[in-house]
Amino acid sequence: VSLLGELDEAVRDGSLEVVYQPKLDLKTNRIVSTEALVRWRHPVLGPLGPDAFIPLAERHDRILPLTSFVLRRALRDSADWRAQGHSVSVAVNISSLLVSSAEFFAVVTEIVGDADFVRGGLVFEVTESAAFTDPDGAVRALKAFRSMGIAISMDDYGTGQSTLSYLQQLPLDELKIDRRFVQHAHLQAGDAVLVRSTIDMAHQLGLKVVAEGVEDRPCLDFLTSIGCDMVQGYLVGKPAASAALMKQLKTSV
Ligand code: G
Ligand code: G
Ligand code: NA
Ligand code: MN
Repeated sequence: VSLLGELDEAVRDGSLEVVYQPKLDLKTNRIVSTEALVRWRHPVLGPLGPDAFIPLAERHDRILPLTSFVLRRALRDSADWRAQGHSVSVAVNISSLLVSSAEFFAVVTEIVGDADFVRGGLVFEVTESAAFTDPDGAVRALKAFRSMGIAISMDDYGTGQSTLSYLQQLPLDELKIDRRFVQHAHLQAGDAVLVRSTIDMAHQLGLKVVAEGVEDRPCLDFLTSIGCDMVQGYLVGKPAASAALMKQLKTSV
């Protein structure tokens, strides 16, 4: 059996896992959102991260069923958190191949009708390459998603191309600064300049800013001091199963 065949089976029988990494709001010191990250516990190869199978799924036209699975699971898990009194949104990574696809749009339309969906409770994390492949289609699709009550986040900011023009064109709510700029921002003047000016620019465009890859307290303190809105990283929490995240939500009052 090929890895692709096994992946098909894993998507069908739901044996892929979805783990969640918290985003902490620096003003309220509360977890306000989480990012859904897919994992595959392969029977022979062991635990596989997305890098080991997302590109495969993208190449062989399996990214739509995989993303549909992650979306449904993420909405169900976040409905559980809500039922326990935690109003925390969930972010799902959307491949650039899907953003302006009609099939994906149909899936999203269906999901938005589900009982587990609430406006403001779902975020799509997209990358600049979505706009790169089909700029007009991406703008149209993202506008439609927003009108359904889905927030749009620009992921891995700073690592792509032509970032400034896309920031103006795309309908966005949030910008995530890539961890390579964040991790040493409190130690390196060069990174500090980039992070600080990105936050200022994003705020002037009306966007919230998430700094990714925050691993220590001095980094978090620096980001707080320059007006960053949210942080994500090992300091706040590693990606964890829904039940473990729920525990963290209960204790992090
Ligand atoms: O946490 P981690 O190393 O596993 O994530 C690696 C990358 O995989 C991240 O860039 C993340 O955006 C991506 N990723 C995780 N889950 C999904 C998913 O469900 N769909 C897509 N397209 N990418 C994902
Ligand atoms: O979507 P994105 O490409 O940003 O995926 C996030 C990736 O970063 C995942 O692989 C996740 O496991 C990883 N990650 C999350 N927090 C941290 C962190 O604090 N430090 C490091 N080194 N990696 C992190
Ligand atoms: Na992401
Ligand atoms: Mn990212």
